[in-house]
Amino acid sequence: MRPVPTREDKFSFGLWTVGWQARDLFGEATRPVLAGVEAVHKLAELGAYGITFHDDDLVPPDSTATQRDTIIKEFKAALAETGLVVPMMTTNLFGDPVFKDGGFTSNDRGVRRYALRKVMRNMDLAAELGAEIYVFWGGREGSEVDFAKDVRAALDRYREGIDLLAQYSIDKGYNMRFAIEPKPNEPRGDILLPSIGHALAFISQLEHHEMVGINPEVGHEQMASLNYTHGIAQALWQEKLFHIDLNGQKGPRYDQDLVFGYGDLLQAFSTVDLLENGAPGGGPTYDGDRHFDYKPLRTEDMAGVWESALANMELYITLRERSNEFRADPRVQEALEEAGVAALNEPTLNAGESYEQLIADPSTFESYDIDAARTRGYGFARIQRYAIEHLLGVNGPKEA
Ligand code: DIG
Ligand code: MN
Ligand code: MN
Repeated sequence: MRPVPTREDKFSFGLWTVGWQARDLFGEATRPVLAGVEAVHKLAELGAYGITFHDDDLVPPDSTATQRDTIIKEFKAALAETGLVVPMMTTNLFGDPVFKDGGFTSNDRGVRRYALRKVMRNMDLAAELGAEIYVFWGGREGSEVDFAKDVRAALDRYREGIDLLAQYSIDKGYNMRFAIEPKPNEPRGDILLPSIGHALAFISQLEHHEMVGINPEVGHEQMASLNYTHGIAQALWQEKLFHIDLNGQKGPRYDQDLVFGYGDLLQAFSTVDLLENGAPGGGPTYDGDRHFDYKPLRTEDMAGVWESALANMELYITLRERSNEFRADPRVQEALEEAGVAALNEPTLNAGESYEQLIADPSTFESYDIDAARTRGYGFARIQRYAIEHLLGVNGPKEA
């Protein structure tokens, strides 16, 4: 039976995704403008839970104050009518030519000050709409010429900007947490904070680091040949997975922003398995909105756009169901046990054991049976075989 998305699944979409007119580096738009109000009604109809957006997605930058007020009023009415929520908002600090050398880290100080004002203005709207996550994707924070960007100074300015905005949020009493979104390159030749690791390290240097986490995107890690599931597992381990951008990517190439799972499907399966069921040996799950940041194929008309929106949600539900079946399969539980997956949770040292006691224990080194350890099998191939069986919904041989 085809999966039917409901509010309880907590699926959300960026307005810039279903609203992408498909203008790209090599060609003009193939689709009409999609008004925010229409996107709200359509996504609600499909079973989505929320909609997210950049300031400029909803209100065209050259709008008058009156036009802006009208657009926001109509958008809020559509949200009220449908019950759709706004779990996250963000700022476009990458489209306008003013940001051609970045926003927070532009060499031009006036641009940096303008960027901060643009963010604060949209944070006010985010608070008004109840968004609890504010994303910072520094798409233009970077360089093409190493000698033209003092990265030390750029990180100082990035930190200065985030610290100021965090203080602004705290002082205004906004119930908002920040999520930094890493990406290795595109549109800049090299983007600052290129991976989950860089972003987590940067966050540790912030004044209000407790309110700053990450919004990792599948394709951005995979563009850098990194394992997305490992990355979000570390973010969960550090309690910093504040939001998530789900999509698909076929390995290291330009940012494809495909439908979720339409790339490395096996890794999409392990991602959903982690998000929904925690690490195999136990651990936290993700409780935020399941947010899709993807681009409907340029070949599609609006009917195709809604098909692709549905595709994201249907595949996520299917993978969640397959993960639940996988975890419940007694053969899988036995194979995980054999492979010592849960045993990894056992501390390496005995309770209260000191390194002196470790040194005094000959079984750890002097009389350690290293040959047995060298030759043993871990049984991971069996686990992978079962995972594929569940992923593809094929019934494995009726072996014990
Ligand atoms: C691109 O992956 C970025 C922008 O679309 C946006 O700023 C952010 C929000 O999820 N993702
Ligand atoms: Mn994204
Ligand atoms: Mn992307």
